Amino acid sequence: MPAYQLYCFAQSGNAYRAALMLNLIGADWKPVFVDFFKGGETRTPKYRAEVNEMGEVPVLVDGAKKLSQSGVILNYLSEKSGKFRPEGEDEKLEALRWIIWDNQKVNGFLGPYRFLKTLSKPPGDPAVLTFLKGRIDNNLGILDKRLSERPFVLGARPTIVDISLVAYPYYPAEEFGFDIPGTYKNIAAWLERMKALPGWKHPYDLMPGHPLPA
Ligand SMILES: N[C@@H](CCC(=O)N[C@@H](CS)C(=O)NCC(=O)O)C(=O)O
Repeated sequence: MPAYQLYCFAQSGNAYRAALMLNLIGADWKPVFVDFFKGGETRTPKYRAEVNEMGEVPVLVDGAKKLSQSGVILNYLSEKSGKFRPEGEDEKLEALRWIIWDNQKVNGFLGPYRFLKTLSKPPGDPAVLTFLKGRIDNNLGILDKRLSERPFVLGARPTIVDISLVAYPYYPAEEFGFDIPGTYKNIAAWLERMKALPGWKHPYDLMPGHPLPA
């Protein structure tokens, strides 16, 4: 039995953060497929009672411990492995600041935007998509500026903040309808730096459930 199990599915950028972290630290782990699209598994009383009362992936199981919220999982794994860990009080606070911002303002909008544009049937209301796209462009601009001054979000080395922020940008550009690498050159260079880390894998190669059944 692998040391960690991760409840996840391939299309979830939120789960990708945890899966990528596990791979980058060389952990012994296996995915547990959650049938979000066909079975609506996260919305079932069973899932909420037995896996996560918040009705979400990712959920990390480590022995008797069951953790949800990717930011909590990233923090836990970095403390346990000593890898990608922010060091000292100031850097830990800074990491928390960027992870909360990411969850709300960057991938927190990118996930629903891509879902409404590409995955939901029928697709989302165009006015909602326009609103979300405006927010995303604004916040990617903030990230791009930050990355124009340093190679990784907190500084010279990659941390859990970078692993949080890459949640959705590696998914195919056509799923978003706008081209992050083509528009934000500092983000594009940073994505290449992250991709070069040993253990990096594309979300569709790391988690089960791609492609979606027709
Ligand atoms: N802030 C959470 C977000 C988790 C989240 O929204 N996960 C989505 C999948 S990408 C989910 O499980 N949604 C279930 C549902 O809406 O029923 C995290 O970072 O873990």
